[in-house]
Amino acid sequence: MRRQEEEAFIGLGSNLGDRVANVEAAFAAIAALPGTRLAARSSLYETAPVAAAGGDYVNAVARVRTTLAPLDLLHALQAIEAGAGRLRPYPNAPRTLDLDLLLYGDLELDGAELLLPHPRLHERAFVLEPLLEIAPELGLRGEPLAGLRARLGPQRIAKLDR
Ligand code: PH2
Ligand code: MG
Ligand code: MG
Repeated sequence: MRRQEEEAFIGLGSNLGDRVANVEAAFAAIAALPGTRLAARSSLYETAPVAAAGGDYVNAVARVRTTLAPLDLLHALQAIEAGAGRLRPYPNAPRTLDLDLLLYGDLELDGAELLLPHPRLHERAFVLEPLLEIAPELGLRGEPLAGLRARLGPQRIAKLDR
């Protein structure tokens, strides 16, 4: 059965290798997923690692419309990560590419593989800032994103001008 198109948001991150090229290639790979259109993409941001080892990240957010079911979308994102040479030697290790499913419509999910909305979305400037850029109308459990962003402590983040 063909599903209805749903709106989803994906966080992109890289802090290993050619970070900008990794994120750009990931946008293209996301746009090429079956049943999926890239509706908007944020700017690229350079961000200090949060609770993670390694150098600064390049982060961004994609807004898609997709007929893929949530777990199918997750698995497709994991395949893109693997294709970018992603290794997982230890938790939060530096990575060529990290793709996190942040939101899938209004879905709230508490599964073994997938939690929605992403459980740490509200505490990460490297997610909230690009998300606010392309979806300022969004709220999370009744709270506007801008309010969540304003409550965060300092986290270094700068838009890359390219
Ligand atoms: N991802 C993490 C942990 N810390 N910090 C930044 N700045 N950007 C990330 O994408 C990131 C992080 C776990 O996935
Ligand atoms: Mg992540
Ligand atoms: Mg991840």
